[in-house]
Amino acid sequence: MKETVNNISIWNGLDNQNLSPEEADILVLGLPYDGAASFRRGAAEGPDRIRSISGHIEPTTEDGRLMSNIKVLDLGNIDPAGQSQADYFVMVENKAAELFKAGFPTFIGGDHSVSIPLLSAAADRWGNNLGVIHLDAHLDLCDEIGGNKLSHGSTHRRVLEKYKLPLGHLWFVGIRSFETQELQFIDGRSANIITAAEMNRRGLNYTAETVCKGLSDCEAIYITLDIDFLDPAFAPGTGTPKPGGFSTRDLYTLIEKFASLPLVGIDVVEVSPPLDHNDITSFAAQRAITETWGRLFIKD
Ligand SMILES: [Mn+2]
Repeated sequence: MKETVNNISIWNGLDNQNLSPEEADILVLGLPYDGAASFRRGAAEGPDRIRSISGHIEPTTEDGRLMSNIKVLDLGNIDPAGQSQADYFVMVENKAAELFKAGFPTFIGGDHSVSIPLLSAAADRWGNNLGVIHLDAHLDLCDEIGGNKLSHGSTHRRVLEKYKLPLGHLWFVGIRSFETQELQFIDGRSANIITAAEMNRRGLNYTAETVCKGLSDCEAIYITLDIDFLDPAFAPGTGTPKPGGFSTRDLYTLIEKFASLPLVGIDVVEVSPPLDHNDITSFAAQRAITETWGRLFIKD
């Protein structure tokens, strides 16, 4: 029998460095890149901060399911130091493509631009069968911000352009901020946008059911969670906070509902520890990650 050396300092013993990527259920990869943030940085410190608190949290779901049997392999970070953003994204896309083949990847950003190579790898693999749930205060459909076409506000614009994904396969959930160039882009197109105000009016059940129904033709669903989906009261540590958002309770309820979908991967981005208070935001992100794992891999 293979000796197991679990790393108890992260993911509270779930991480097993003896596993091959193919043997693992879940593959964690940190992307400490925040060079494309338009306002305040610090998201590069997100992956390590979230890991550092994860050692203190029992591997159980919020409804009391033990997660000890989940096989997690944390692959550390891909370091962007000394590389252009474009070169870094090529490395990230190649690695993401490997991980989508091996198991359920869990990517930790980084600013939201890192989802460009992640979604590119997913779109390359699943093509028109891919659906995306974008939980965010912003659409991230800008052509550019400050001249950068790989901005954290351009994520979906680039992926839509490059892969010709149908816009209808993207669901924008929790939106409460629109740039002029985004309004111009969606004008005349039918984008699936559920604003924060509509969610508040119609409720979480309506939101989840609408998204699940809308994605019922997609065989592979990817969730990209920008932590600014949450209200700044629940996630103060992020570069572009937007009031009028959601509670952590709302988020975990949505995760529970989305876990019934054929999920193929998730990213959690825009956690900025230097802007945080008492790690509120990192704790919120850590819980979102482990709750997703529990919902997907520990069935009743
Ligand atoms: Mn975003």
